[in-house]
Amino acid sequence: MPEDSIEHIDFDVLNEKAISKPLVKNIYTADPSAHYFNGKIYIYPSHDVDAGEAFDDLGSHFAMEDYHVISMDNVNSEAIDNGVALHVDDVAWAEKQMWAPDAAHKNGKYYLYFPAKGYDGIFRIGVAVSDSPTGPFTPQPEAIKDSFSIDPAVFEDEDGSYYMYFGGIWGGQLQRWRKGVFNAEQPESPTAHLPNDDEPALLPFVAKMRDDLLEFAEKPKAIEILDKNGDLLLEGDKDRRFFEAAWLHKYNGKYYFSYSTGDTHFICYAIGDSPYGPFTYGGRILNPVVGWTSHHSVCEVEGKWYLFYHDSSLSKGITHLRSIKVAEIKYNDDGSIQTLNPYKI
Ligand code: FUB
Repeated sequence: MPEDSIEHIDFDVLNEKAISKPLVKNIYTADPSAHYFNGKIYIYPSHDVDAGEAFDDLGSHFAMEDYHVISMDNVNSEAIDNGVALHVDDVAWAEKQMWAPDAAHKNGKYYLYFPAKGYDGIFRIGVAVSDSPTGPFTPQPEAIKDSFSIDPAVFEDEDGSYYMYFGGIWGGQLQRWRKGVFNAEQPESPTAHLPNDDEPALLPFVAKMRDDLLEFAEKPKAIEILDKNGDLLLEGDKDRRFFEAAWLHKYNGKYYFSYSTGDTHFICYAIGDSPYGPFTYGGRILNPVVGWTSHHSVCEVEGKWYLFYHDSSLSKGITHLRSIKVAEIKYNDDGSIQTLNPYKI
């Protein structure tokens, strides 16, 4: 939701109308990646803080330093903050901006994937390992080779393969990698190096993970998001094109790739037959929330499907102080997802 409309919001009224409440109120949390591990819900969010950085379109005000894992016995139970799971000071390669993370579980080990800016100012994706889903996590000494940009989401397929989806434009730097190497020109511009509006939009990336889940097993590949005619979505199609916040889930044998449209504030999805895509645009999962960013995950818990998302209602609209929430989603018989309005009209 644009900043200039926030000053007109009566937050008491808005919070009455919200379809769900913040899951935790002792800290600000965002970008919830939820998983159902061993009969419990574990949410891997960003931990929002006000570090005093000025707002800009590169997201410098998102100056997060650590991660806390939130756990729940079920969707209606109390959400528990399990304390610091990983701090940027313990990650040798990372300087700042611990943005949206995700996690995976394999053979009794838990893997926390996170983007952060290195000392060279470039976002890469790292991994840290723990014997517990709530950490503490021990980081690898270097970022994942060939990783770049932000917002990792790791999907475990039914055959035991794991895939990482990632990427984000503007402050997430995806547009700086169009030629395969980082383009450092015009460092203050979030939109330099983007395609023109009549050209195909930038695409997110996917890479299969190695068996040890610590590195990619292959070079990342771009994943195509198509319209119903089979054409790539265009950069000017701001209500549908990929911006950031990738997620992948499987429903009824189909792969659902979902993402945020960033500056138009929707969470959308596209459907495919392979974890590599192509994915055909399907519609919106979530209409705009209070706050600039929208980010989500989709998780099945005991036969029902839930959208974990965030808004800035608890902070009364402060963009970088967000709160994670959960709401049930429903599928239509044709596989489409019913769009959620985050506030009752
Ligand atoms: O939380 C920082 C950034 O904001 C995330 O990485 C983006 O997806 C957006 O939610």
